[in-house]
Amino acid sequence: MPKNTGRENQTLAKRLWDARTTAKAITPLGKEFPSLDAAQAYDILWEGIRLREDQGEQVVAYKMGLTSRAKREQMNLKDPIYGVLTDKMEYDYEHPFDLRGHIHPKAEPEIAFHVSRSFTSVPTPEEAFENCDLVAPAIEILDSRYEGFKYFSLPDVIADNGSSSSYLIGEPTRRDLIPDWRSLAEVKMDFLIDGTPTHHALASEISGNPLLSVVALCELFLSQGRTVPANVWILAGAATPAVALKSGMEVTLKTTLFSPIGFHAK
Ligand code: 0L1
Ligand code: MG
Repeated sequence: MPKNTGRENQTLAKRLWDARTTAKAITPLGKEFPSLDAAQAYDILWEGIRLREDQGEQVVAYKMGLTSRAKREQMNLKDPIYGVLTDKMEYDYEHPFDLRGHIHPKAEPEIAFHVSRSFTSVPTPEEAFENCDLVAPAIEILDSRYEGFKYFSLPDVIADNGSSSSYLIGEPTRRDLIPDWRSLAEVKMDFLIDGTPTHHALASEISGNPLLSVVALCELFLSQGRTVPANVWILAGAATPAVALKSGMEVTLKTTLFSPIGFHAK
């Protein structure tokens, strides 16, 4: 396949779109196209976002993925990546989460930052903290569009928008009530399944400090000639391995900084 032509990238984005909307897993793109690299994969990701925008969806958040050692080991992948999240992907956790229409959904505990001023250069951690006005607990629901999803390559995951499916953002805390960005690393995160603590981690598992995921997103964006705009959420990445969802499961994230959040899967 000729590399990086817009037409091919649109075709591959549509293949991932169809896999998602029909809940039918596909062969990882990299198996068919071994030359697929991260640059082309990000182009495919953005083609997929254009398809969503054509349907009226709006980009309202970004995610950093593979930011913890636990996640990288779980997936056998080595570098952090970003994904793009729309308003339609935000899940209203007042209602049960319907597993129908998903392929192999998993949930993972995260922390999210709300950006109040755009980032036009790579910020220091202090500047990143200043540019965010809210910090919140979050849960990401992943649903890779690939068969045998443990064995895909990094470009495959990037093209598939970091396996993103849905996300929940809990009640935020004002950033100016958090005295020092460094203290975010000490937040304790408990991920409970059916009320049983299943994974526990300090938020330092997320990029050393979840705020550093914001800096990493800015670096990735600026290296691609993009800027992170104001009025978006950034999900910083998971603190623990993801948990496979089953019908009837009660998923809760408890932390030492925020009110608990969670959902019931049906
Ligand atoms: O959010 C993430 O850490 C991306 C993980 C991609 C792999 C997966 O599907 O679990
Ligand atoms: Mg995640």
